[in-house]
Amino acid sequence: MKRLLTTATCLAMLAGGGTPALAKKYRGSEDELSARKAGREVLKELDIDLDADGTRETAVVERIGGGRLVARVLRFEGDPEEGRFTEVVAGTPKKAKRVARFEARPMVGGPSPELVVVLEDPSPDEVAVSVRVIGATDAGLQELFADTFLVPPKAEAEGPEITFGDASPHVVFADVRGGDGQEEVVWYSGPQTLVLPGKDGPVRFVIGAYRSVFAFVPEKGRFERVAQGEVEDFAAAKAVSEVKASAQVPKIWGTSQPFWGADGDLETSWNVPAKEAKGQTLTVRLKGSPEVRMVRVVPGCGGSEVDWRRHQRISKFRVVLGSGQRFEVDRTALDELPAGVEAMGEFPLEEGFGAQVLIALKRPASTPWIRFEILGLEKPELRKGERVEEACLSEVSFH
Ligand SMILES: [Ca+2]
Ligand SMILES: [Ca+2]
Repeated sequence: MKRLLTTATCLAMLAGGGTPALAKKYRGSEDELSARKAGREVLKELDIDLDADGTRETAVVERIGGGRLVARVLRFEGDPEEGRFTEVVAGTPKKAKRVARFEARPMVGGPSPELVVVLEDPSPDEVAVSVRVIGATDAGLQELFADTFLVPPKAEAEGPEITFGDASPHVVFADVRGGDGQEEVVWYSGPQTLVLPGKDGPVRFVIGAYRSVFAFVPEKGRFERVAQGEVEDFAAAKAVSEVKASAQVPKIWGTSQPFWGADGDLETSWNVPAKEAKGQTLTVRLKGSPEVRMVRVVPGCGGSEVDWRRHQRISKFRVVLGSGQRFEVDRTALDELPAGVEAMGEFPLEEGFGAQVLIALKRPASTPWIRFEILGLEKPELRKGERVEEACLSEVSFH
């Protein structure tokens, strides 16, 4: 298991143009050599030019006393025979049992990559995940990030769960800020879930994940937290390319447009005359042919409580997908799950009034278009003197 470093071979050749016969093997600093008897050992090694000076450094993870692991960057100095490895920088040591990741990654956009180390310390109660990033700054190689995150034991699954993405506690290195190609350290801490009534009880949907984001601040030469507990939406609405309607009121630009029924804005809606609403359709063409797993319908004027009350709401509708799937939803009988629907529920809008219907398909549909058809209306709650004879669809979206 224990592997002696081969770096010295390369470095010796670079430094003196010698042959492998002259190779020196890194066996640890003098301190380490004496400490080895106490159980210190090299677990990982990587030769990489971390400071863009044209010479590769030797990055290692070593086990030191107290069950701790430490990432270090060493430089071979002196001639191949007499020279020795000296420490350039060391990460913060941490009690850990294994090295989960150890790699060079171009994270912050400099001329050289950063060294990324992820250590794990599992225990019966939790797993401690320690992340270290070492890289070049104006002041030389430094530890740019050091933090430890806790993974709680996995909870017992409560019924079926359908996931739109990986919300399990884990670390990711990715550009999630600014789209500038610079990577952040992203810690996913757990799922954002939606529970809908299914045929045999509640079905949990993992529609997002909570995460903390740490971004590199060049002036400070380190990563700093820029977000905590923000949600990454795994079930974002699919992009719409075109919306057509069989009717609308009134047919004047700027008052009610078909695409307002699928523009992601509750304040806008597709309106049709209430008297002839039944059978009218809104056809939404999606960009490409994305996989659709969930349909959300806001079956009224969701812009305000007054608008919701005064307009006719859609009580029954049909959804036809270009993939061939189709189903009807009767909002007065939501517990009757249509064929092809896994789970379905109705909730108030985030603002507290109105309604939104969430419908999860049994199997994802890859579809270029979806048609929404009005089958029935719910009477408005008009007060004296009020007269609005329009039916409204604030939003239909596909996830
Ligand atoms: Ca270097
Ligand atoms: Ca809208």
